[in-house]
Amino acid sequence: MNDIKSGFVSLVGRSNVGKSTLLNRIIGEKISIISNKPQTTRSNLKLIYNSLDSQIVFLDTPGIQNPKNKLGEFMLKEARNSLKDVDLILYMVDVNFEIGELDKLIIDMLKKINLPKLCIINKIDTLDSEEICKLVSKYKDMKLFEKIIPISASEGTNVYNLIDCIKSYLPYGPKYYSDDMITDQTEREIVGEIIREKTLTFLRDEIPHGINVLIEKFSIRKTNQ
Ligand SMILES: Nc1nc2c(ncn2[C@@H]2O[C@H](COP(=O)(O)OP(=O)(O)OP(=O)(O)O)[C@@H](O)[C@H]2O)c(=O)[nH]1
Ligand SMILES: [Mg+2]
Repeated sequence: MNDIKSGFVSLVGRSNVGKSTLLNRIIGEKISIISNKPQTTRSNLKLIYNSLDSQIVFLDTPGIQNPKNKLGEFMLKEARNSLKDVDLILYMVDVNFEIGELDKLIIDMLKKINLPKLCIINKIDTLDSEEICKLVSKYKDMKLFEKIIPISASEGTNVYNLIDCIKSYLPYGPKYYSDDMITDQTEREIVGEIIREKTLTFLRDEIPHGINVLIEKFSIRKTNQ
């Protein structure tokens, strides 16, 4: 008898709400780059959570925004594509953001999709519990989400409850990837992204935000030993 819960889960939301931070925490490795600037994640990445009783294939997606150029159009398309062929959708919001035009656009998009959806309210470390409760009620009133789950991705608060909740919405099924696989990204791609992350942080006055990094040569440095 197959007693493994497995499936594909898309994580969408506006830029900077903490999607990549959460998925790195769940996987326990730095795969997806993080910055305090918007539009850090550019394309859909798979991050794979393995446990004895489950395999959850998460899609980290670019923050949904009004596209200003070709790169923005590509990123929006990626985010929309992530909503196809998944078992569950996670919609993440930041406790500090008002529900704005972009959220309304995403919510309208989600209303048309007949799949279970959970709303994750992130960064609860920055708000008092009374305000968090008000926000939870606001999202409950939309009657769009199966559950509303407040978390802090950077501090890890409530993340294990979130994983349990996700499992409860997944079917029993096969493991789609081997147990030791945590992403679909190659080592070269991860290294390129980490360099891009450092340029966003340390060279923000020198280079444009839309920079891309291409690895031409990749080798293991010889130590003096
Ligand atoms: N205080 C606090 N900050 C957080 C939390 N989670 C993420 N952040 C910060 O929020 C910023 C954005 O985080 P990302 O994980 O890059 O956000 P994202 O949603 O993946 O952003 P895009 O890739 O641009 O769509 C970073 O500065 C994080 O350190 C949290 O739980 N609490
Ligand atoms: Mg991201």
